[in-house]
Amino acid sequence: MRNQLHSGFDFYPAYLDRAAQEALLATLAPLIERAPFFRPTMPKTGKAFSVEMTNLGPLGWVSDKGGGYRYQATHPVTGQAWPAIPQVLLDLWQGVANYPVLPQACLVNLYRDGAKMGLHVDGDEQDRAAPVVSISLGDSAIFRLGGAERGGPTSSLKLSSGDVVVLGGASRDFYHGIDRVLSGSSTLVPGGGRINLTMRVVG
Ligand code: MD3
Ligand code: FE
Repeated sequence: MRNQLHSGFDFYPAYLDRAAQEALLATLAPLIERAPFFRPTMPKTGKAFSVEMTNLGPLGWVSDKGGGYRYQATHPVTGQAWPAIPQVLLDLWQGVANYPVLPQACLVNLYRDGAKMGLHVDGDEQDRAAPVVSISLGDSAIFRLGGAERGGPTSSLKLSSGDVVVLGGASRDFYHGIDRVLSGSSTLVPGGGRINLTMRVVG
């Protein structure tokens, strides 16, 4: 079932069933062992994110005090190339993205207790026509979506394990964030919490 909530914003609740969620997590586990979660820091202030991150694919999104927001080919701690994006994720992209180019980056966000993500626009990708595809795993989260201007009206949507969102069209440039994660709402992720995957064409 596809739910078009805004122009270009497609919500697929329960796109992945429990078995598919478990299989995806099992596919991700050895990749995350090779490219462990790190905690990005804010440009200039160096303040730590509450979300931990890692990446898959030829490029990965990173941020630190000195270098700011950017995509790079290597893990900021290990110095190694990111693991490849698994075929099951590329197949999912091809099933929902409606875009003729494959993603170069899959950002993996880990929300443990109390982690959240403030309202922001994803602006570090040159290809603004390509959608972002998001997959939620584990605890449910309260997602907030605004418009193209900071300070405009927003709405919120609960994202649960297995949900897929395609952010294309105008919504690609909309403000969005994660207000909070509902701790203990899922048993999927070992140790608890939420994992969000976002696949991106960098440009
Ligand atoms: C709306 N992640 O990594 S995914 C991010 O759940 C990010 O971890 C959130 O925002 C998370 O940048 C939200 C859904 C999402 C992703 C990209 C978008 C919504 C978006 C880009 C434009 C508009
Ligand atoms: Fe974002």
